[in-house]
Amino acid sequence: MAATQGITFIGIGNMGLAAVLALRKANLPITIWNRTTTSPKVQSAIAAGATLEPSLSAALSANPLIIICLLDYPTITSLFSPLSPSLFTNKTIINLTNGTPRQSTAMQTLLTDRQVTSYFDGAIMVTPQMVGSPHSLLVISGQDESTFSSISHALSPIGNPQYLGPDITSASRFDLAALSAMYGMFAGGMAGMALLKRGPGSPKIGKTVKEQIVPIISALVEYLGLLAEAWDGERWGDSMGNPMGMQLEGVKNIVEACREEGVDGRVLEALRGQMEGVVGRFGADSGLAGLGILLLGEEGV
Ligand code: FVH
Repeated sequence: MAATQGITFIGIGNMGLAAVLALRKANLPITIWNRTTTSPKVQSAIAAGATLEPSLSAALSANPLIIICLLDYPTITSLFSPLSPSLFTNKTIINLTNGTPRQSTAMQTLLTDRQVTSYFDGAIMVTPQMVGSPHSLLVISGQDESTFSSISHALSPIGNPQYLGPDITSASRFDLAALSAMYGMFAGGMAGMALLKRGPGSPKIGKTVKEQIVPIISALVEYLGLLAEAWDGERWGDSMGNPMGMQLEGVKNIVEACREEGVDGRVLEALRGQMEGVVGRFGADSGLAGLGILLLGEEGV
Protein backbone atom coordinates (compact mmCIF):
# COMPACT_ATOMS: atom_id res chain seq x y z
CA MET A 1 0.00 0.00 0.00
CA ALA A 2 1.53 3.34 -1.04
CA ALA A 3 2.53 5.65 1.81
CA THR A 4 0.55 8.55 0.36
CA GLN A 5 -2.69 6.62 -0.02
CA GLY A 6 -5.55 8.03 2.00
CA ILE A 7 -6.86 6.66 5.28
CA THR A 8 -10.38 6.79 6.65
CA PHE A 9 -10.46 7.27 10.41
CA ILE A 10 -13.69 6.32 12.19
CA GLY A 11 -14.21 7.75 15.69
CA ILE A 12 -12.98 11.22 16.59
CA GLY A 13 -13.02 10.98 20.37
CA ASN A 14 -10.03 11.91 22.53
CA MET A 15 -7.89 9.12 21.12
CA GLY A 16 -9.19 9.40 17.57
CA LEU A 17 -8.40 13.10 17.46
CA ALA A 18 -4.87 12.58 18.82
CA ALA A 19 -4.26 9.86 16.20
CA VAL A 20 -5.67 11.96 13.34
CA LEU A 21 -3.54 14.97 14.35
CA ALA A 22 -0.45 12.72 14.33
CA LEU A 23 -1.39 11.30 10.90
CA ARG A 24 -1.98 14.78 9.52
CA LYS A 25 1.37 15.92 10.94
CA ALA A 26 2.86 13.17 8.77
CA ASN A 27 0.96 14.68 5.82
CA LEU A 28 -1.25 11.65 5.24
CA PRO A 29 -4.57 12.38 3.53
CA ILE A 30 -7.28 11.59 6.09
CA THR A 31 -11.04 11.26 5.77
CA ILE A 32 -12.86 11.23 9.10
CA TRP A 33 -16.26 10.02 10.25
CA ASN A 34 -17.76 10.68 13.67
CA ARG A 35 -21.30 10.28 15.04
CA THR A 36 -21.32 13.88 16.28
CA THR A 37 -20.08 15.96 13.39
CA THR A 38 -20.34 19.21 15.35
CA SER A 39 -18.02 18.19 18.19
CA PRO A 40 -15.00 20.43 18.87
CA LYS A 41 -12.73 17.43 18.28
CA VAL A 42 -14.11 16.99 14.77
CA GLN A 43 -13.56 20.69 14.16
CA SER A 44 -9.94 20.38 15.36
CA ALA A 45 -9.38 17.45 13.00
CA ILE A 46 -10.81 19.46 10.10
CA ALA A 47 -8.61 22.43 11.05
CA ALA A 48 -5.61 20.09 10.83
CA GLY A 49 -6.57 19.21 7.25
CA ALA A 50 -8.76 16.12 7.66
CA THR A 51 -11.82 15.81 5.41
CA LEU A 52 -15.11 15.21 7.23
CA GLU A 53 -17.44 12.70 5.58
CA PRO A 54 -20.79 12.72 7.43
CA SER A 55 -22.00 9.54 5.71
CA LEU A 56 -20.42 6.37 7.12
CA SER A 57 -20.89 4.53 3.81
CA ALA A 58 -19.16 7.32 1.92
CA ALA A 59 -16.35 7.43 4.51
CA LEU A 60 -15.76 3.70 4.08
CA SER A 61 -15.79 4.07 0.31
CA ALA A 62 -13.31 6.94 0.37
CA ASN A 63 -10.14 4.93 1.08
CA PRO A 64 -8.83 1.36 1.00
CA LEU A 65 -7.46 1.59 4.55
CA ILE A 66 -9.82 2.16 7.47
CA ILE A 67 -8.75 2.77 11.08
CA ILE A 68 -11.42 2.49 13.78
CA CYS A 69 -11.14 3.95 17.29
CA LEU A 70 -14.59 3.96 18.88
CA LEU A 71 -15.82 3.54 22.43
CA ASP A 72 -16.43 -0.22 22.25
CA TYR A 73 -17.16 -3.19 19.97
CA PRO A 74 -20.97 -3.10 20.30
CA THR A 75 -20.78 0.42 18.81
CA ILE A 76 -18.85 -0.87 15.80
CA THR A 77 -21.23 -3.80 15.34
CA SER A 78 -24.29 -1.54 15.49
CA LEU A 79 -22.73 0.83 12.93
CA PHE A 80 -21.49 -1.83 10.50
CA SER A 81 -24.24 -4.46 10.65
CA PRO A 82 -26.84 -2.48 8.65
CA LEU A 83 -24.34 -1.54 5.92
CA SER A 84 -24.08 -3.24 2.53
CA PRO A 85 -21.36 -5.94 2.55
CA SER A 86 -20.08 -4.49 -0.72
CA LEU A 87 -18.69 -1.49 1.21
CA PHE A 88 -16.13 -3.77 2.85
CA THR A 89 -14.66 -5.53 -0.16
CA ASN A 90 -11.09 -4.48 -1.01
CA LYS A 91 -10.74 -2.81 2.39
CA THR A 92 -8.07 -3.24 5.04
CA ILE A 93 -9.45 -2.50 8.50
CA ILE A 94 -7.38 -1.81 11.61
CA ASN A 95 -9.45 -1.67 14.77
CA LEU A 96 -7.83 0.15 17.72
CA THR A 97 -10.91 -0.04 19.95
CA ASN A 98 -10.56 -1.63 23.41
CA GLY A 99 -12.32 -4.99 23.67
CA THR A 100 -12.17 -8.60 24.81
CA PRO A 101 -10.50 -11.50 22.95
CA ARG A 102 -13.94 -12.91 22.16
CA GLN A 103 -15.08 -9.57 20.74
CA SER A 104 -12.01 -9.43 18.50
CA THR A 105 -12.82 -12.90 17.14
CA ALA A 106 -16.46 -11.94 16.54
CA MET A 107 -15.38 -8.77 14.72
CA GLN A 108 -13.01 -10.81 12.55
CA THR A 109 -15.91 -13.12 11.66
CA LEU A 110 -18.26 -10.21 10.93
CA LEU A 111 -15.75 -8.51 8.64
CA THR A 112 -14.51 -11.69 6.98
CA ASP A 113 -18.15 -12.50 6.14
CA ARG A 114 -18.23 -9.09 4.43
CA GLN A 115 -15.08 -10.09 2.56
CA VAL A 116 -12.66 -7.44 3.82
CA THR A 117 -9.21 -7.90 2.33
CA SER A 118 -7.52 -7.80 5.76
CA TYR A 119 -8.65 -7.29 9.34
CA PHE A 120 -6.20 -6.36 12.09
CA ASP A 121 -7.22 -6.06 15.70
CA GLY A 122 -5.16 -3.71 17.83
CA ALA A 123 -4.84 -1.39 20.76
CA ILE A 124 -3.15 1.88 21.61
CA MET A 125 -1.19 1.47 24.82
CA VAL A 126 -0.79 5.15 25.73
CA THR A 127 -2.90 8.16 26.61
CA PRO A 128 -3.92 10.68 23.90
CA GLN A 129 -1.27 13.11 25.19
CA MET A 130 1.45 10.53 24.45
CA VAL A 131 0.29 9.71 20.91
CA GLY A 132 3.01 10.47 18.37
CA SER A 133 5.72 10.54 21.06
CA PRO A 134 8.61 8.05 21.13
CA HIS A 135 6.85 6.28 24.03
CA SER A 136 3.68 5.61 22.05
CA LEU A 137 3.09 1.90 21.46
CA LEU A 138 0.44 0.11 19.41
CA VAL A 139 -0.08 -3.64 19.48
CA ILE A 140 -1.57 -5.32 16.42
CA SER A 141 -2.63 -8.89 15.68
CA GLY A 142 -4.22 -10.83 12.83
CA GLN A 143 -3.44 -11.72 9.20
CA ASP A 144 0.30 -12.30 8.70
CA GLU A 145 3.54 -10.41 9.23
CA SER A 146 4.09 -9.45 5.59
CA THR A 147 0.56 -7.99 5.27
CA PHE A 148 1.16 -6.14 8.53
CA SER A 149 4.43 -4.73 7.13
CA SER A 150 2.52 -3.35 4.13
CA ILE A 151 0.23 -1.25 6.37
CA SER A 152 2.45 -0.44 9.37
CA HIS A 153 3.53 2.90 7.83
CA ALA A 154 -0.04 4.13 8.39
CA LEU A 155 0.30 3.50 12.13
CA SER A 156 3.86 4.74 12.65
CA PRO A 157 2.90 8.42 13.06
CA ILE A 158 0.55 7.39 15.91
CA GLY A 159 3.11 5.24 17.69
CA ASN A 160 5.45 2.30 17.32
CA PRO A 161 3.31 -0.55 15.92
CA GLN A 162 4.29 -3.94 17.34
CA TYR A 163 2.95 -7.02 15.52
CA LEU A 164 1.94 -9.77 17.97
CA GLY A 165 1.17 -12.48 15.43
CA PRO A 166 -1.69 -13.92 13.38
CA ASP A 167 -3.97 -14.90 16.29
CA ILE A 168 -6.59 -12.15 16.19
CA THR A 169 -7.02 -12.21 20.01
CA SER A 170 -3.36 -11.46 20.85
CA ALA A 171 -3.60 -7.65 20.83
CA SER A 172 -6.71 -7.64 22.98
CA ARG A 173 -5.16 -10.05 25.50
CA PHE A 174 -2.02 -7.91 25.70
CA ASP A 175 -4.05 -4.71 26.08
CA LEU A 176 -6.25 -6.13 28.84
CA ALA A 177 -3.28 -7.71 30.63
CA ALA A 178 -1.45 -4.38 30.75
CA LEU A 179 -4.61 -2.52 31.78
CA SER A 180 -5.33 -5.12 34.48
CA ALA A 181 -1.85 -4.58 35.95
CA MET A 182 -2.36 -0.83 35.79
CA TYR A 183 -5.82 -0.81 37.38
CA GLY A 184 -4.72 -3.27 40.08
CA MET A 185 -1.91 -0.88 40.96
CA PHE A 186 -4.29 2.08 41.00
CA ALA A 187 -6.85 0.21 43.12
CA GLY A 188 -4.35 -0.82 45.79
CA GLY A 189 -2.51 2.48 45.51
CA MET A 190 -5.63 4.51 46.19
CA ALA A 191 -6.60 2.36 49.20
CA GLY A 192 -3.13 3.19 50.51
CA MET A 193 -3.60 6.89 49.72
CA ALA A 194 -6.85 6.85 51.69
CA LEU A 195 -4.96 5.45 54.70
CA LEU A 196 -2.41 8.27 54.35
CA LYS A 197 -5.24 10.83 54.17
CA ARG A 198 -6.64 9.49 57.45
CA GLY A 199 -3.48 10.77 59.18
CA PRO A 200 -3.68 13.69 61.63
CA GLY A 201 -5.20 16.79 59.97
CA SER A 202 -5.95 14.96 56.68
CA PRO A 203 -2.45 15.72 55.35
CA LYS A 204 -1.46 16.65 51.82
CA ILE A 205 -0.13 13.42 50.35
CA GLY A 206 1.02 14.42 46.83
CA LYS A 207 4.68 14.90 47.77
CA THR A 208 4.89 11.66 49.78
CA VAL A 209 3.22 9.62 47.03
CA LYS A 210 5.18 11.20 44.16
CA GLU A 211 8.60 11.35 45.79
CA GLN A 212 8.62 8.31 48.06
CA ILE A 213 5.94 5.74 47.29
CA VAL A 214 6.05 5.93 43.46
CA PRO A 215 9.84 5.20 43.31
CA ILE A 216 9.43 2.19 45.61
CA ILE A 217 6.53 0.82 43.56
CA SER A 218 8.38 1.49 40.30
CA ALA A 219 11.26 -0.68 41.53
CA LEU A 220 8.88 -3.42 42.66
CA VAL A 221 7.08 -3.64 39.29
CA GLU A 222 9.90 -5.89 38.05
CA TYR A 223 8.69 -8.55 40.50
CA LEU A 224 5.71 -9.12 38.17
CA GLY A 225 8.12 -10.36 35.48
CA LEU A 226 9.71 -12.77 37.98
CA LEU A 227 6.24 -14.09 38.88
CA ALA A 228 5.49 -14.62 35.19
CA GLU A 229 8.70 -16.66 34.85
CA ALA A 230 7.75 -18.71 37.93
CA TRP A 231 4.40 -19.46 36.24
CA ASP A 232 6.17 -20.48 33.02
CA GLY A 233 8.31 -22.86 35.08
CA GLU A 234 5.22 -24.08 37.00
CA ARG A 235 7.00 -23.19 40.24
CA TRP A 236 3.67 -22.66 42.01
CA GLY A 237 5.10 -23.26 45.49
CA ASP A 238 8.18 -21.04 45.05
CA SER A 239 8.30 -18.28 47.69
CA MET A 240 10.94 -16.37 45.67
CA GLY A 241 12.33 -15.30 49.03
CA ASN A 242 9.05 -13.77 50.21
CA PRO A 243 6.98 -16.41 52.02
CA MET A 244 3.23 -16.16 51.59
CA GLY A 245 2.61 -16.56 55.33
CA MET A 246 4.57 -13.36 55.96
CA GLN A 247 2.95 -11.50 53.05
CA LEU A 248 -0.52 -12.59 54.15
CA GLU A 249 0.02 -10.98 57.57
CA GLY A 250 0.90 -7.71 55.83
CA VAL A 251 -2.23 -7.79 53.66
CA LYS A 252 -4.37 -8.69 56.70
CA ASN A 253 -2.96 -5.62 58.42
CA ILE A 254 -3.90 -3.39 55.46
CA VAL A 255 -7.45 -4.76 55.51
CA GLU A 256 -7.65 -4.32 59.29
CA ALA A 257 -6.24 -0.78 59.12
CA CYS A 258 -8.81 0.10 56.44
CA ARG A 259 -11.56 -1.22 58.75
CA GLU A 260 -10.17 0.70 61.75
CA GLU A 261 -9.80 3.93 59.76
CA GLY A 262 -13.12 3.81 57.90
CA VAL A 263 -11.58 3.17 54.49
CA ASP A 264 -13.22 0.83 51.94
CA GLY A 265 -10.58 -1.92 51.75
CA ARG A 266 -12.56 -4.46 49.70
CA VAL A 267 -10.00 -4.50 46.90
CA LEU A 268 -7.41 -5.83 49.37
CA GLU A 269 -9.94 -8.17 51.02
CA ALA A 270 -10.30 -10.01 47.72
CA LEU A 271 -6.52 -10.46 47.57
CA ARG A 272 -6.38 -11.62 51.21
CA GLY A 273 -8.94 -14.33 50.41
CA GLN A 274 -6.86 -15.53 47.46
CA MET A 275 -3.64 -15.51 49.51
CA GLU A 276 -5.33 -17.60 52.22
CA GLY A 277 -6.26 -20.04 49.46
CA VAL A 278 -2.60 -20.30 48.42
CA VAL A 279 -1.50 -20.93 52.02
CA GLY A 280 -4.14 -23.64 52.25
CA ARG A 281 -2.96 -25.26 49.01
CA PHE A 282 0.82 -24.82 49.18
CA GLY A 283 1.57 -23.82 52.78
CA ALA A 284 2.88 -20.67 54.43
CA ASP A 285 6.33 -21.14 52.87
CA SER A 286 4.94 -20.75 49.35
CA GLY A 287 4.56 -17.37 47.65
CA LEU A 288 2.58 -15.13 45.34
CA ALA A 289 3.31 -17.42 42.36
CA GLY A 290 0.80 -19.87 43.82
CA LEU A 291 -2.00 -17.43 42.96
CA GLY A 292 -1.61 -18.76 39.41
CA ILE A 293 -3.30 -22.01 40.41
CA LEU A 294 -6.21 -20.09 41.92
CA LEU A 295 -6.57 -17.85 38.87
CA LEU A 296 -6.14 -20.51 36.19
CA GLY A 297 -7.39 -23.68 37.82
CA GLU A 298 -5.58 -26.67 39.30
CA GLU A 299 -3.50 -27.40 36.17
CA GLY A 300 -2.21 -23.81 35.97
CA VAL A 301 -3.07 -23.51 32.28
N1 FVH B 1 -8.33 7.92 26.02
C1 FVH B 1 -7.48 7.08 26.59
O1 FVH B 1 -6.73 7.44 27.48
C2 FVH B 1 -7.42 5.61 26.20
C3 FVH B 1 -6.00 5.17 25.92
C4 FVH B 1 -5.90 3.74 25.53
C5 FVH B 1 -6.90 3.39 24.42
N2 FVH B 1 -8.23 3.83 24.76
C6 FVH B 1 -9.30 3.28 23.93
O2 FVH B 1 -9.51 4.03 22.71
C7 FVH B 1 -10.87 3.92 22.33
C8 FVH B 1 -11.43 5.32 22.12
O3 FVH B 1 -11.23 6.04 23.30
P1 FVH B 1 -11.43 7.61 23.37
O4 FVH B 1 -10.52 8.12 24.42
O5 FVH B 1 -11.29 8.21 22.03
O6 FVH B 1 -12.95 7.69 23.87
P2 FVH B 1 -13.96 8.92 23.77
O7 FVH B 1 -13.24 10.22 23.81
O8 FVH B 1 -15.00 8.66 24.77
O9 FVH B 1 -14.57 8.77 22.28
C9 FVH B 1 -15.46 7.72 21.96
C10 FVH B 1 -15.73 7.68 20.50
O10 FVH B 1 -16.75 6.68 20.23
C11 FVH B 1 -17.88 7.35 19.63
N3 FVH B 1 -19.11 6.72 20.06
C12 FVH B 1 -19.50 6.40 21.31
N4 FVH B 1 -20.70 5.81 21.29
C13 FVH B 1 -21.10 5.78 20.00
C14 FVH B 1 -22.26 5.31 19.33
N5 FVH B 1 -23.25 4.72 19.99
N6 FVH B 1 -22.31 5.42 17.98
C15 FVH B 1 -21.31 6.00 17.28
N7 FVH B 1 -20.17 6.47 17.85
C16 FVH B 1 -20.09 6.37 19.19
C17 FVH B 1 -17.79 8.79 20.06
O11 FVH B 1 -18.54 9.57 19.16
P3 FVH B 1 -19.20 10.99 19.63
O12 FVH B 1 -19.64 10.81 21.09
O13 FVH B 1 -18.14 12.03 19.48
O14 FVH B 1 -20.34 11.18 18.73
C18 FVH B 1 -16.28 9.01 19.96
O15 FVH B 1 -15.89 9.17 18.63
C19 FVH B 1 -11.61 3.20 23.45
O16 FVH B 1 -11.82 1.85 23.08
C20 FVH B 1 -10.65 3.30 24.63
O17 FVH B 1 -10.76 2.23 25.55
C21 FVH B 1 -8.33 5.27 25.01
